[in-house]
Amino acid sequence: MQVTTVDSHTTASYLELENRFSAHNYHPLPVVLSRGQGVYVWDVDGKKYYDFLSGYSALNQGHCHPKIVARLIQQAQKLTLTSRAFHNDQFAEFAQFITEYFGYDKVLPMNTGVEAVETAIKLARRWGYECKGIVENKARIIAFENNFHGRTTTVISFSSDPDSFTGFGPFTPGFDVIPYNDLEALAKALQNKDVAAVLMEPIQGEAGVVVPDDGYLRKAFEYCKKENVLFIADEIQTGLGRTGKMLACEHENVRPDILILGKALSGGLLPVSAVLANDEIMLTIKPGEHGSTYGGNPLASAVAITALSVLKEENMTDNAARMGSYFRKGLESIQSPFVEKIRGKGLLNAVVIQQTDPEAAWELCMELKENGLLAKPTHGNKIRFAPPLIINQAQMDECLEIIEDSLASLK
Ligand code: IF1
Repeated sequence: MQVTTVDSHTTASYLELENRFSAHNYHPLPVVLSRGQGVYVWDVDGKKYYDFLSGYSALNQGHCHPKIVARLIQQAQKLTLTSRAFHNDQFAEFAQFITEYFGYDKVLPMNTGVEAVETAIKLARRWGYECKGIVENKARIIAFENNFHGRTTTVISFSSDPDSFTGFGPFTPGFDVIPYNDLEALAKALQNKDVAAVLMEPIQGEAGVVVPDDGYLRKAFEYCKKENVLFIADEIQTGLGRTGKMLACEHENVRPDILILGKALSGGLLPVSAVLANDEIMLTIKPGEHGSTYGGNPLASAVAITALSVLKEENMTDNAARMGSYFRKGLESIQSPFVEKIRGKGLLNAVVIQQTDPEAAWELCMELKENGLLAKPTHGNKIRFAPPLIINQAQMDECLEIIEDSLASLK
């Protein structure tokens, strides 16, 4: 078999290799990165950028955080995987650490975010049958229009985005999709006694950072409690300091019955996700009824403890709150005619670009790239701006300048 090596380490040669040998399931910005450190990444030509996507919020702690990398290397030379057929010391410590960190009885460890979402769905259904007395196979779960919870067949079954579900049927039944940020619709949907749970993003990330009205989260939670329905918060993107609180639910004093975490749980070093719940819910799954080869592996456990620790030690959540409002004020003061709306919380923000030219958002991202800042449009005309939570004011000032200059160059 002919082994093709990269004949020249240029952006074009890497793009050619990827185009030829990888599935075309993404449309990335034409930049090839080879190094990351803190808020910065470098491409193969040595050009330096601010990373304003942060791996879709998996890099809250910044690229290659030295303490997390050091812990990974140390554990990688000791024990990386036992499977759950045997115990390992790191998972036991991680289980205690994360449950005390977030205040839940137990954790069920998985790897990717969507696996944790699937786990939460299975837990909610099992609780519905065993604790709420819903008739077997009749449990309903309420989800919301414009949600994004991952790309497995069950999870896209309740997506409202044709790009996510078209041509992938048949779909998993048992989900009711209602409008987000609409308490009347929720109250109506909760009248069905077969509803086991509500699955919600506290802020809808992929939908373009849609922040619900103040009080919506709290009221939705109260409605669920009144109807004996579990409130599941998908904090895979909004959690771990991103919105200026450790969890976005904290903005409204909501403590979810089931908490789903992922992405920055490992500081962007390897896939680690987790589902947290109290015993009444968690113990409905018995030995041998759910799991995963890598779930709770010692390497992920050690990395996750360190990733969670540095979040607190380095006050990243407070910095996200401060730098987030500084960023939104800075954007407002640019007064660009192309900016229709600015929205977000903490360092999860998005700008809605004037709809006139459908390519405007992409062109702006290409201009930003030329000027040293990486961001990507979401759903056409929205651009998500989400740098690592360690960004400081001087760096933010430079980024605001780059954004202002790039907006000015739009025709
Ligand atoms: C892609 C989006 C963001 C998530 C929430 C679960 C998951 C995600 C709230 C699943 C993952 C990623 C997936 C990635 C791009 C990115 C994304 F654009 F897809 F929607 F961030 F907004 N819940 N989001 O945001 O976690 O299985 O991926 O670990 O699929 O393109 P995962």
